Formats: sequence, structure tokens, C-alpha cells
Amino acid sequence: MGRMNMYATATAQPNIALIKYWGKRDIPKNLPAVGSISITLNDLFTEVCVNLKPCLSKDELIVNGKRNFEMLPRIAACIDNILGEKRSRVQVSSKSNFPIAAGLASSASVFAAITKATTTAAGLKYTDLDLAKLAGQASGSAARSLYGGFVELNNAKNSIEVKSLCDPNSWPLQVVIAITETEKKAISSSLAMEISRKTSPFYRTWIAQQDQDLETARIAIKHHDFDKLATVAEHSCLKMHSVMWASRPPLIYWNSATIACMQKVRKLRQEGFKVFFTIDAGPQVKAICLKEHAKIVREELEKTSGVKQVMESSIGAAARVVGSS
Ligand code: 2P0
Repeated sequence: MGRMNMYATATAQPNIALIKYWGKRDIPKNLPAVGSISITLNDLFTEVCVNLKPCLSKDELIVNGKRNFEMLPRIAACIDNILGEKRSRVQVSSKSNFPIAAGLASSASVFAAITKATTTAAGLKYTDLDLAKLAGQASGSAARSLYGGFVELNNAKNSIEVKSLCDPNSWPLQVVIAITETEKKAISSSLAMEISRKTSPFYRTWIAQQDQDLETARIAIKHHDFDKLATVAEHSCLKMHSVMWASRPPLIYWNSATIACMQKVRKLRQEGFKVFFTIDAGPQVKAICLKEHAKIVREELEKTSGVKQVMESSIGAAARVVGSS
């Protein structure tokens, strides 16, 4: 252990899976049932400050300037897992420049940043993979935000492996995000994954086909083959949602604007624009496109009925520490 800091601040960006993670093989260790491939964003971010305060009698959490009690148990458990249960109490403050818990992968950026800030504040020297494993125990997708660019997460024995496939500058795609709802989602991803595992008739097929989709995406990324990536990413997204729709109770995160945005993206692609969509456990649509086509994609999504806001991001770098003392 190195020198213990008073505090550390870290930022992390959410990541968007192109080959989706859905389902767990071990709930206590939060190990995913399948590998996944994502892109780390650049322009959406969460900044977390973790302040070790032995004088406090209870942990404190402030989210976007307001005391938050709802998320505190999960955040405290993540810090317990890193520092042990006999740790000092902490004051954690977090701010994000995008809606949280609405299917924009906020848990990924939050837990990646908390892991980075907590280990730095405590003077722990960990590798990126160690940090990814810790973040992944709190939220599966968070492991991927410890890396930049195109990132692959694979299952390993009792653990995970994570690596960057391609750095953010070598294939600079743009992500245009249509926000169709800013309310918090009704069913968390963790619960929904378990409902799918236990009840969806398509769950086994989903698991069985994942390696093939990962391999196709890996080749597409290696050769910067946009059309190949578009086809496999939309397939992975729609297959994951098919698993959800066939669950009991059905898990339907879409609204009418979600479908209108999907159709808009498909129409643009038919017209020759290089763009494809992906949708996570929420109603937002992420359109991934060549940088030179982002303007038209943005204009078309802004015009789509039911779209409340459009955000844009390039592909970005790994989580990082921005201050400590
Ligand atoms: C993904 N999602 O690969 C998939 C696609 C949502 C749909 O990872 O239970 O918040 O905390 O491990 O990471 C969202 O799930 O789930 C997610 P937990 P997480 O991005």
C-alpha cells in the first residue's frame, strides 16, 4: 500500500455495448454469462470525488449536488469490497452531465470512477485489469469503462478479462444519442437479467450464439469494416431485446419514439449513410456513425417525434484520476 490520500477525484465515461452483455453466471461475484464489446464515450462523463473521513459516523453520498440515500448502499458495498468493511467512512460526491439510471449506462461510469477514486485515495496501486475486476463486481458494464476505445470483456475462470481492441483515435466513429425519456427505468438491469435467465425461452440460444457475434465484431473492428459491424451490432441488440420481450413478465424498455428512431436510422442507412443503432435496457437510441455523417443523423433524430433531446459523443479514453491529495 502506498501513501493514503485524503481524497481523490476520478472521471469516467459511460460505454455503449455493441455486442451486448445480458445475463449473469455468478450473482455473488457479479460475473457475466457472456463476453461483450463496447465503445467508451468521450463527451458524457461522471466525476466522482471520494473523501476518506474517519471523523464521519456514516457514509455520505451527494449526487449532482443533492444528498442521495437510495444509491448509497450499492456505492458503500462497492467501497467495502475495495477497502474492506473496517474501512474509514467516506463522503462521496458524484456529478454526471447526462440523465442517470435511464439506460445511458450511468452505472458504468459511476462505478468505474468510484473504483479509480477510492483506490487512489487509499494509496492502492492496482493495474487497470485489477480495477476493472473490482468495478465489474459492482456493475458488469463498469469494467469496460476502465479502458478506452473499443473494449472487449471476456469471461475467465472465476473472473473476467478486459482489453482495448482499438484506441479511440484509430477508428473515430461518432455516437448520436436520442433521449426519448429522462425518468428512471422501472426495472433495474440486474433484476431484468435474472428474469430473462429464469424465464426467457430464448436465453440459452442467446448464450450459445454470443461467441460467434463477438468474433464477427472483432474482425469488423480490426478491418474498420463499418457495414459488418453495423449488421452484427444491430443483430446483438435486437436479439437481446427479443430475449427480454419473451421473458415473463415481459421486459419492454422501448417507447414509440424508440421505434421511430430505429426506423429513421435504418432509412438513413438505406440512403447510403453509414449509421447503425443500438439500444440498452432503456428507451434511448444510440446511433453510431461515421463522423462525416453525424450532422445529418443528429438533424434527423432531432426531428423525430417523441425525441426530447439529442446528445453527441466521440469515442473516448479510459477512466482517469483528475485530482488527489
Ligand atoms: C451492456 N447492459 O452490455 C448491457 C446491455 C444493458 C443492456 O450492462 O447488473 O448495469 O450492474 O452488472 O452493468 C447494464 O447492466 O448490470 C448493461 P449489472 P449493468 O451494456
